[in-house]
Formats: sequence, C-alpha cells, structure tokens
Amino acid sequence: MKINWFPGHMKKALSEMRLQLNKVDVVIYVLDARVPLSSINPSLNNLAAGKSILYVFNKIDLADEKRIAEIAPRFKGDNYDYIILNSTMSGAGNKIRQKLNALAQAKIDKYAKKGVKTTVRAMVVGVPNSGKSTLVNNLCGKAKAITGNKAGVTKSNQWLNIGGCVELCDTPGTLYPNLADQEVAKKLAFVGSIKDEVVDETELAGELIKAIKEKYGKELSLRYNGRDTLEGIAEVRGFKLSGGELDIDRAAYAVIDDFRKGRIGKITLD
Ligand SMILES: Nc1nc2c(ncn2[C@@H]2O[C@H](COP(=O)(O)OP(=O)(O)OP(=O)(O)O)[C@@H](O)[C@H]2O)c(=O)[nH]1
Ligand SMILES: [Mg+2]
Repeated sequence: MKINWFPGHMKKALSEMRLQLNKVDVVIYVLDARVPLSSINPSLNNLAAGKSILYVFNKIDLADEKRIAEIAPRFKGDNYDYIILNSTMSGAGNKIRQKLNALAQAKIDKYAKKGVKTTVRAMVVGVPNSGKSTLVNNLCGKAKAITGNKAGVTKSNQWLNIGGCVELCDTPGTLYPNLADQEVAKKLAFVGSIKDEVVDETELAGELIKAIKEKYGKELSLRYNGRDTLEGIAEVRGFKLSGGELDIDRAAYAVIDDFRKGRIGKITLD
C-alpha cells in the first residue's frame, strides 16, 4: 500500500495562505496528539518560518498524556510555545488567548506606547481533521466554522473576528506532495487525516493493529480478548458473511473506528 494524497485544493490553499501571511502575527499549528510528530508538515513549517508559533497538542482526551508530557516541552522556545488541549471542551479558548497575547506581546506593547489597542491576527494551520475549525469555534464561542469527522471539511481560508482584539483565519487541512515517509503517512491515515477513500481500509487496519500492539499491547488485548489479527477480531465479534465466512472488512472498519473513537485506549503513536 502506497499512501499519497495531495489534491489540487491543498496546493491552492497553501499558496493562498502564503499570500495572507504578511498580516499574521502568530501561526497556531494544530497537531493531533495521537500522532503529534507525524502531524508536522514540511509545507507548513516553511509557511510558519520566521513567525511566532503556538503549537496545539489537540485531542488530548484521546491521546496518551504521559507521552505528550515527554514530547511537548520540545515545542517551547524564544518565539514559540505549546498548549495541550481538548478543543471540544468549553474554556479551551481562554487558555489559547493568553498564549496568543504572550506571543504577540512585542506588537501589543509597541502599539500601546502610541496609545492604540492593536489587533492580534493568527492563522490556524495543520493537517486535515486535526481539529482546526473546532478550535476556532471554541475561541469564537459559537459555531462559525464548519467541522466534521473526516479529512478535507474546510475548503478555503476564513477570517473571523473573535472579539477581544483577536482575529483568526481558519484554513483547509494541508499535507505535502510525495509523502516519502510511509510510516508517517500510515499514522496520518490512522487518525483520518488522509481521505479514507484513497487508502485500503483492510491493509490500514492490519497496520494499525501492529502499531498499537507494539506500544499498547495490553490495551489491544483487553479490547479484543487477546486477539490481534483481523481474523481473530472478526471471530471474537461474530462478524460473518452470509456464507458463514469471517467478515474481515467489517473487522477492519471496527478496529479503525474503535481507535478513532478512543475505545481501545488513550494512545499516542508519535
Ligand atoms: N475528541 C476530540 N475530538 C475533537 C477535538 N477537536 C476536534 N475534534 C473532532 O475532530 C473532527 C475534526 O474536526 P475539525 O475541526 O473539522 O477538523 P479540521 O482540522 O478543521 O479539519 P479540515 O477542515 O478537514 O482540515 C470533528 O469530529 C471534531 O469534533 C478534540 O480535542 N477532541
Ligand atoms: Mg476545518
């Protein structure tokens, strides 16, 4: 299985994002905490170069908090910082506002000296389905951006004034051409950052079981009564086709769905 997904709309989105960069003070870089290192996208690193960056480890409710506590501190430096979040929780927005203002402090102070209250502008970027629009809505306090549990929901840049002298730009999820590291590509597919239609679900589920077994064998075993193959899982779940054969496709779907909904456990695959 070779995974690759870089449709025209992503290329276009990246060039439109670049055109708007000059008015951006902070880039909010949303990572999926289940695959945080795999959510780093070279195209977005290029885009954010030279800007203040706030890294968001999002979906912490589905991820391994201990592992994130090890990884996240690497994402703090002179002009960048991080925050660990569940964007679906009310109150998440306030934590972000504080960090945003801190990262834009130099600009705020410069204008304050002239007696002017300046607007902080942030662009929210990240791989598809990482929770950018959910985060934007949380900050707005209402659902202004469309969200959905699949890759590629947001189609174009959308600037929103969220009050308190902050403007946000929600952007479409973007990847990069030629996902050379297929280990990374698989992890992005596990969390639904790659459109499901371009991936072989049965193969993907097999790879997902392997990846979980390696680091979270106990959780896997608990979920599926010690089974760690699609056949075994189909058996234990009683998934059968009309002829009585095991329904492997259904088992594959079930494993992917269980993982994405956090039913196997709180898992971080890096
Ligand atoms: N459990 C959990 N789900 C979340 C969190 N943040 C977002 N989601 C869910 O993740 C899915 C994707 O969210 P979106 O906000 O549409 O993601 P996006 O990054 O805007 O996606 P694209 O526009 O396709 O790039 C939705 O089903 C959200 O409800 C979170 O912190 N925890
Ligand atoms: Mg979106």
